[in-house]
Amino acid sequence: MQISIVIPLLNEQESLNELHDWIVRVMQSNHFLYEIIFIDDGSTDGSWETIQELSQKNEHVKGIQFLKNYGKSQALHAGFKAAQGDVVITMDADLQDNPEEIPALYELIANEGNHIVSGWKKKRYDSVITKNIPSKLFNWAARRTSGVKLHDFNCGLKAFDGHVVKNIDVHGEMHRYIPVLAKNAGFSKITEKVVQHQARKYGTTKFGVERFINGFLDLITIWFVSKFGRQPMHLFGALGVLMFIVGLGFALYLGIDKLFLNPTGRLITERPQFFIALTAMIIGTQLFLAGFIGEIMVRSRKNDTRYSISNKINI
Ligand SMILES: Nc1nc2c(ncn2[C@@H]2O[C@H](COP(=O)(O)OP(=O)(O)O)[C@@H](O)[C@H]2O)c(=O)[nH]1
Ligand SMILES: [Mg+2]
Repeated sequence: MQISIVIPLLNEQESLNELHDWIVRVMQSNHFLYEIIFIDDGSTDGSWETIQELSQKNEHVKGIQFLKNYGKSQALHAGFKAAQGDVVITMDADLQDNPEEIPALYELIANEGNHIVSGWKKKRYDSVITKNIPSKLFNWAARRTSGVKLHDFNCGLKAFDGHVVKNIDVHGEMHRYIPVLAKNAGFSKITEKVVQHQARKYGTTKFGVERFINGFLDLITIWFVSKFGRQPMHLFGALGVLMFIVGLGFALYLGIDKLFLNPTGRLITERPQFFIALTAMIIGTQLFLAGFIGEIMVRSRKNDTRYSISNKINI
């Protein structure tokens, strides 16, 4: 199997036939060995019925249906698990991504040894106010924080070396940061390619402006997890010990002062240093415990599956 095309979707019934036919045309004219994996994320518009029909017509079509809507990341994760191709290509189901790009993306992975090629919608056909401007800001922040130099993190059209998708865990809303997850997993050859983008033909967008807020929060999580996820004690333990030492210093000072230097002075509980000592020592202990509990959790983490599949075709 040369190419797995992974397509997560939510209520895109109107586009599916057209998308399928277009992909098949491209695959056949390039003589690729391929599979198309549709992941229906709890659609209510008959998308699954269409996927079933397509799989009856075309044996290369596979499908996964979730019982309810779990989000794009979970859908991609399920698709990645099922994919068998040497190269895995993700694309949106709404016909905004152009299947004609697939052969060039494939080349960049299979022949030039890249781990990831991320699409770059240089010319976008979306609303300027709700998409283009927030998206520029978002991408800038993502570049700065992650160190991955991509212009368009959120592009649905991406190509991956098959090993990459088997070795990353996409969950929450992390689908925007798959290249960052991959980089953290050691896949460093990440490049981008300008791709064609079309205006949405059917239906409406499923993501509003709230995606940028969630996106920034996820960015902080990713930065944090990649830095301290495996050794929370390095952050919390260090901060905790530091705080505790500060508190202990004040407590010692107060004790020595009261016992030996100035026994007739103010009551210890009337002095501000007392409260600093108290707070610092309590917070220090808390931080230390947070790090400790974090370490225990890291060590006992199981592979948890967050979605439940209700149907499969050919998988
Ligand atoms: N699996 C899954 N796919 C989704 C979800 N929301 C949107 N999608 C798909 O993600 C792709 C991009 O979504 P779209 O609404 O077009 O976003 P936009 O192009 O950025 O406006 C489309 O193929 C959608 O069907 C979801 O909750 N789950
Ligand atoms: Mg779209």
